[in-house]
Amino acid sequence: MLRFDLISIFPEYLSPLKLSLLGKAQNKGLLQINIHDLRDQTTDLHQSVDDTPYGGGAGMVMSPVVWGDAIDEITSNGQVIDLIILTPAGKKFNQQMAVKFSKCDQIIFACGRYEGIDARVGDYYRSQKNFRVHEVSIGDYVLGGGEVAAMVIIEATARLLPGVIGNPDSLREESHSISGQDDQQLVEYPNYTKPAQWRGLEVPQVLLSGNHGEIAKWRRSEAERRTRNLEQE
Ligand code: 6GU
Repeated sequence: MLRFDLISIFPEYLSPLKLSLLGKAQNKGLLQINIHDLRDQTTDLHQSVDDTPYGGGAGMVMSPVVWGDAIDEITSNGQVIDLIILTPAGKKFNQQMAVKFSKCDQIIFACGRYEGIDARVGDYYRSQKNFRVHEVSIGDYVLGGGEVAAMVIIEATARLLPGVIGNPDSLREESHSISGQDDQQLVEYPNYTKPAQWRGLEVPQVLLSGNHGEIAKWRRSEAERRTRNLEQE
C-alpha cells in the first residue's frame, strides 16, 4: 500500500486530504496519508524551524537539523523512500511524474516555507542508498509554501492507484493520458450532457448520431484542435 507522509509547520492546512476521494480511499485501505508537525522536532523554547541565510540576503532558511530529524523519524527501513522536496525551483510536475509516483511504496513530502530548506537536506538524502530525492514545483509562479503543491501531487497520484476511482475507464480517456500520433499528449475533447438545447446552444449533431466511428473521429479532431490552440496561447 502506498504511504504518503507530509511534514509541515501548518499541519491543519493539509486537512482537505481527509475528504472526498482521498478520504474514502484511506478508509478502504487503498492508501495511507500521515501528517506530521515539523515543530514536534524542535528542542528550543521558541520551537524555531528557521534561521538567517549564510551569505546574507532577505528572508529565512529552514534548518537542516530540524528537517533531518523529522525525516529520520518517519523513515521505515528496508524499502525505498521517495523524498519530494517542494520548491518553485524544482522540476515541473506533470502526468508522467504522477504515474511514476503511483508506483512508489512510501513518499515523504517536505513542505518548505520562507526562502526554502537548507540545500544540504536534499544532498544528504540523495547520498542515502534507500532514498530517491525529487525537487518538484507545480508551475511557474510562487506560492507561500509547499502544502498546496503537495496536495496537488497527492491528488493526481492517488487517483491512479487501483480501486481509488470508481470507473477505471475514465482514467484512460481523460485529458493528458490520451496519446497522440507521435505520443504527444492531447487534452480532452469537449463533453456534453442533456438537455440537447440549452440557452440557445446545441450539442454537436455527430454526438446524437449514434455513429461510434464518426464520434471517435470527431472527438479526436476536437482534442487535437484544443491542444493546438493551447500551444498558441
Ligand atoms: Cl512546490 N512551492 C512553492 N513555494 N511555490 C511553488 C511551488 C512549490 N510550485 C510552484 N510554485
